[in-house]
Amino acid sequence: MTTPTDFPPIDLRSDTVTKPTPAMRQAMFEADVGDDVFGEDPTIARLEARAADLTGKDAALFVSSGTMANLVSLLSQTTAGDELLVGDRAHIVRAEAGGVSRLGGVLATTLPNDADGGFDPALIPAAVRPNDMHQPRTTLLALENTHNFCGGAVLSLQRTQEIADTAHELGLRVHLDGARIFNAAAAAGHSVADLTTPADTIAFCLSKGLGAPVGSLICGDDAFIHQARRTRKLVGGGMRQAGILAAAGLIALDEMVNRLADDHANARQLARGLAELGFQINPEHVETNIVIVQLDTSHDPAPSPTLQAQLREIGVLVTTPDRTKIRLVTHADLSADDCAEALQRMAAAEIGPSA
Ligand code: TLP
Repeated sequence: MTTPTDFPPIDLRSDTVTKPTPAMRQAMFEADVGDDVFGEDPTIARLEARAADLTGKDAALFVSSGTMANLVSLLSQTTAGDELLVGDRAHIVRAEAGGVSRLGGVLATTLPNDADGGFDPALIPAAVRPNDMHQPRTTLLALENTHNFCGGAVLSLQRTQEIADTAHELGLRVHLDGARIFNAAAAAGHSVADLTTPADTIAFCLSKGLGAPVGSLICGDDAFIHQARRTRKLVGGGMRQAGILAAAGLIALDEMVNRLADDHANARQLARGLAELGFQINPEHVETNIVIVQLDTSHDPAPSPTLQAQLREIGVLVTTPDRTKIRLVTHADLSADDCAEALQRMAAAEIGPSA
């Protein structure tokens, strides 16, 4: 009888679990730092300039997390009582503690997400409120690319452009939650700047597929970044000698982008193996590093906690986006062999869709 301690766990819970590489640790050790609230941290300044350049925007701001990046971005271009249009499966509405409403006083109205993480641009005009004192002001629309809860789906440049154009014609600003925009760019064969051009503001993460320990960036025009710096202070996110973190972020941008395609190939391999084990998953639909499996609910309306526990027993760690799905995420600390091993453990333990 094997126990979980007989073999090291294969951690497919998220790409956030990656540990900093030796090059990141060395760069952190050597980082030139200063007090960034006084604008005196040269390493943060370098990272912000690099992020602005990569996204084709005027300027950028370093923040502690993807959640803070979205929050600061949304609060910086709304006032209390405004309305945000956002997909119903967006991370902003599902996994950020309702921050935009609680802290920003902004009403988030959802539009149904399509499988690619976008939504039908034709829905936008009817969703924008008329200029009427009874109604909130619809001022902002948010997109997400890749789309986490749509299984790492890539929103194409064309769809991004169509949705953003429609929003702009109606006077809305457009924010892009690009936590995994480098995955989207790798999968779509576009530059990050191509994918971010249609949006006014973008947030992206260094601490997911790119493997840095901490940190996200917000990018946009100079006026927005000026306001975002103030909002970051408001929510307690002004950091001092955080160049020590930015140093790892610069290594992430230099050394971790080109390997993202490996994570995508590993996710596809995992999906193929899961399909062979009988799970309902089409490997062709896996575009990046996230695999979401919809489980059979005919015998149990909420099967995912049980399956998650069974997988934990064999040292395969996954998350449950809801009670009917499991999620597996590939990343820099997992090889193709690790993914194959996870599948072998499942086969050996006879874990399948109705296990
Ligand atoms: N997502 C996390 C969990 O919160 C689900 C994960 O493990 O995938 N936008 C998107 C699209 C995200 O996926 C995440 C993190 C964030 C924003 C927030 O980033 P952090 O965790 O740095 O606050």
